[in-house]
Amino acid sequence: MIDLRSDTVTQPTDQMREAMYRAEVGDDVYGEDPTILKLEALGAQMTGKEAGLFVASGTMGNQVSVMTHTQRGDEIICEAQAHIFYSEVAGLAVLSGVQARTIPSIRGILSAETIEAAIRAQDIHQPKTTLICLENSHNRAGGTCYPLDTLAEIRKLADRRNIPVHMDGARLFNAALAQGVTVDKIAQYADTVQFCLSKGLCAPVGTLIVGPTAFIDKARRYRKMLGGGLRQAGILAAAGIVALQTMVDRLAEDHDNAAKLAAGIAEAGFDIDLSTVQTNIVIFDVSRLGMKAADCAAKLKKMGVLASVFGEYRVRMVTHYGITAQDITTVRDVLHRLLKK
Ligand code: TLP
Repeated sequence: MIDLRSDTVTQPTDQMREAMYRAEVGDDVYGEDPTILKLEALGAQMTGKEAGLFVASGTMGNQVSVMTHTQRGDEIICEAQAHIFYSEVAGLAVLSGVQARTIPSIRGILSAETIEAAIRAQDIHQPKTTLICLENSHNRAGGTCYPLDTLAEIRKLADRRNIPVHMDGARLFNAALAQGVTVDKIAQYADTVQFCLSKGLCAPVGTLIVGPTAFIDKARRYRKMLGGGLRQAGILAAAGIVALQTMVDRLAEDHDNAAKLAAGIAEAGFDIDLSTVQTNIVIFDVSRLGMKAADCAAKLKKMGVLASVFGEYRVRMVTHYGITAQDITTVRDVLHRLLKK
């Protein structure tokens, strides 16, 4: 099977397994796990932030961040298909007691103007807007990235209106590669960022939240509340360190494969907006071919290719460490054959 469902299916590398085996560990709830401390410091340093916090998953990273930034009854702004709103089991409502003001967008990217228009007035009837959430790269929009000048404008707005910015950077390193910058150049525009070690970077588990020390101290309490105070978690952090040290540059291969895959999809006759294919995610529409996404995915599965259903007519394929250039050629052939049937 060629598994293009997600970059979450990546297997840890041999070097990660070796580092996990040898990891020096302690009780992280006491702040005594040296490997966790090393990973948190490394993540903070790479993103240009004061401190970092290791959490179990991207979802936990986002939800703990929102809990830390907001009060019950607040409103937060995010894009209409943002993972934090769309795919986190209503955690915003349940865990933070906030409501989301969602803004539809073109290709997942919000502008400072549309965000400003959604900020609530000071009015006894209205909730307070206390957080702006940006997803970079944007998953459901096809892995699209925020241009740096858009981020700079949003930052200016956030400062002017005194509202913090949280970035869901589950695939921050993919965004940075696509923009030709290091991650700190993106992270500088957000107060807090969460980025996943367990997607394209191949660690088996883990996400880092990075931001100001006072924020991270408060977030640590919410992580504990959610049952995320892990003990000898250095076993996991060891793989995360290897991920940050050895797996960042190779993401270029995934982006190349995604571009080749997208070209093949367009060539085969599927509807695809090639301008969205900026990183390792490829989303295409099968409606023109009289198919539903679920049928398409089922047929592909029979032909040895796994893809995700991302809407009634939308199929998603994600390239990653387990996918070779040869696999992409095979998938292109499979798509051609599928349409000839
Ligand atoms: N995304 C998963 C699924 O949940 C859709 C995937 O396969 O892409 N933010 C973004 C932008 C994400 O794409 C994801 C995971 C998360 C947060 C949550 O990360 P995890 O799965 O570690 O909780």
